Amino acid sequence: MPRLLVLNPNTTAAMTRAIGAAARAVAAPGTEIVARNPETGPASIEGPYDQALCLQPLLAEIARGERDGCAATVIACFDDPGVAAARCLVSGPVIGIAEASLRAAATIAARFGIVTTVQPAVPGIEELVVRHGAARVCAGVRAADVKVLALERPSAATYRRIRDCAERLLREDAADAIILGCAGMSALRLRLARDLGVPVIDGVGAAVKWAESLLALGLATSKRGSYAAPTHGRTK
Ligand code: 5HY
Repeated sequence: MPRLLVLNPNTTAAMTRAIGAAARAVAAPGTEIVARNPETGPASIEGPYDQALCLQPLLAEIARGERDGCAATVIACFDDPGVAAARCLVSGPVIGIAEASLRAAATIAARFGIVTTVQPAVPGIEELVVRHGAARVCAGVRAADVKVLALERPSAATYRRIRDCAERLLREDAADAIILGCAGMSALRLRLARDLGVPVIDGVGAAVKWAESLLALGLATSKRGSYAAPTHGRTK
């Protein structure tokens, strides 16, 4: 059975443990989840600078993961940093949790909303929505004004901010489902779905199931064209 690398691009080990738990909660029996984070880089990713800062350590970890026998990689950060570059670097499928969430949401809802952490993260997520052809079905992207690291042990106030933000997407933007716009929110999915009464999508889970499906279909990244292996600047 396959070994999946689930990579948290920030350096916060507690968050990596929570992401690993969310991945194992949905993985098929026999799928081995390898949850890792780079030793260097930003402690949390909350905008364009952090996204750039995490890239080189992220790519080095993905190359290491494939050397360690991981058949596919999940990039567990809702900004999907480095997905295209990683698809050049390794041959196994590479899936970003934002892309996986968007595809799942567009399948189960006519309109969906995305709740993320802080305002600086919003424009990048809006770009991802457009890039993946989901602008027509995305009711909106809203920030709950909670720091990424506040999700390690979310307080009642933090939970309320996320729930209230989701309710605004349902009430004011006419969303029919909610996407959790941060890997650190995975553990809140069931409670939010119960409180909101609509489907709530966690990208870590969606990406793990998608990776398993691609591997079960015998599919890997095409090495013809854009995702061809790099001929220079390989990470050591
Ligand atoms: C994430 N940051 O999923 C993103 C969410 C965000 O460290 N993990 C992070 O706010 O951009």
